[in-house]
Amino acid sequence: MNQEELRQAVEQAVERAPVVDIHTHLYPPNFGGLCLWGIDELVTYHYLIAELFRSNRAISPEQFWTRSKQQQADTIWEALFVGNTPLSEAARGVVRVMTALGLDPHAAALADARKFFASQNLESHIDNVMRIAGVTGIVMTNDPFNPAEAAIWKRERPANPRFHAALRMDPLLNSAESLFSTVTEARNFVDEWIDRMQPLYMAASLPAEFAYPDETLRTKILREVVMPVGLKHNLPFAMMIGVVRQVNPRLRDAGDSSGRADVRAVERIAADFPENRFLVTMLSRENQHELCVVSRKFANIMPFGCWWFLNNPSIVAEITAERLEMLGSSFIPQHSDARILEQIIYKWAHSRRVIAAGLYEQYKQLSLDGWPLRQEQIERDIRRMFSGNFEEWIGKRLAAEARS
Ligand code: FIX
Ligand code: ZN
Repeated sequence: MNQEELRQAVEQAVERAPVVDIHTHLYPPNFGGLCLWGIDELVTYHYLIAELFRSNRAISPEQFWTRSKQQQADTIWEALFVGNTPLSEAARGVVRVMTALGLDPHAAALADARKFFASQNLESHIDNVMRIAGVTGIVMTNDPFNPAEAAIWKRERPANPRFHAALRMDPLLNSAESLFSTVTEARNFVDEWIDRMQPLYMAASLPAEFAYPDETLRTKILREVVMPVGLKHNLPFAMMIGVVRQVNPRLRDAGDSSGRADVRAVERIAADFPENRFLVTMLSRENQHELCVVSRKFANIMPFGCWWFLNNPSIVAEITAERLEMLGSSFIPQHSDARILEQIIYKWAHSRRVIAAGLYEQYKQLSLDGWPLRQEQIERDIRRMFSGNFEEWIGKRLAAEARS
């Protein structure tokens, strides 16, 4: 293939690649109010709430929270999509979703969009959105410490088979005081929720100051609960490191920030538990190259995604390039972190474009070095990154079929 043929082959193969979205905050319709979808949820995404206050200084967070969901959406629409150009990644994402669904992103108001979503049958809408996004599996964030979600799980399981569970355990790992009186009690709790949820992995977000080992309860819980339970149930543990929670509580979900973490903690836990498998994503741009180096030292670490404040094309490009250069295809390039169903349309469209460009560049250099690519090699590499590496980590196929 010449360079133009190679570029097209890569773009088409990435575009067609079925995706297992390994970390989202999406839920199936039978999870009730946890299942967020539609224009008012899209426009009041917490990323856009944070951006609102930079463009409309007449409204305070306290005033914003007194408004209804529709009023909040109208306020954001006016500030970020009418009174200003939707330049940010989160704003551009709404534009992409509306265009993909045949809606007018230039509309002065949201009435027509609301009519469209009100006319949708949610189950078929989910199928349509997943088809457009090329997503064949959605891994949720399932929190047994959330009483509303725990009550649902005690009553039923996800009714849609393409939604998969992940057992999220932030309070277990981040509470200053122990939530359980004994290690056995803590292990029994985790065992009970693993039996109930049948998760693909266990997960926790960890603060920027995460250290391992140290004298805190977290090290004890990791050593005596999470690691042994992971071996017992053959479950990977996802560490999402570098969050600084609630730097501005007035913004609620939009009030979290990012901090540089110490990769020595990742190194030491991977070294201490060589039989455990880890999924690792870090929130600080400054930690990305270090995470590639640590992943080279410990094959039981699978770096994944360009998380949260990193999920912008300019940074996805940088992270993907250094991962390809240091890890080949042995990493998971992206997850969406979608909180609202239709976001998978833009988060995956934007990421596919950037990841394809990075992969093409690597292939081009490889061809120039004397290793010309064949179509089946391109497709093999892409399938490995977009679903194969995760399926290997969890020990099961999620039956991701290529898009036509
Ligand atoms: O901890 C997490 O799973 C984060 O992804 C969320 O807390 C965060 O609000 C988010 O949705 C980022 O995209
Ligand atoms: Zn998340």
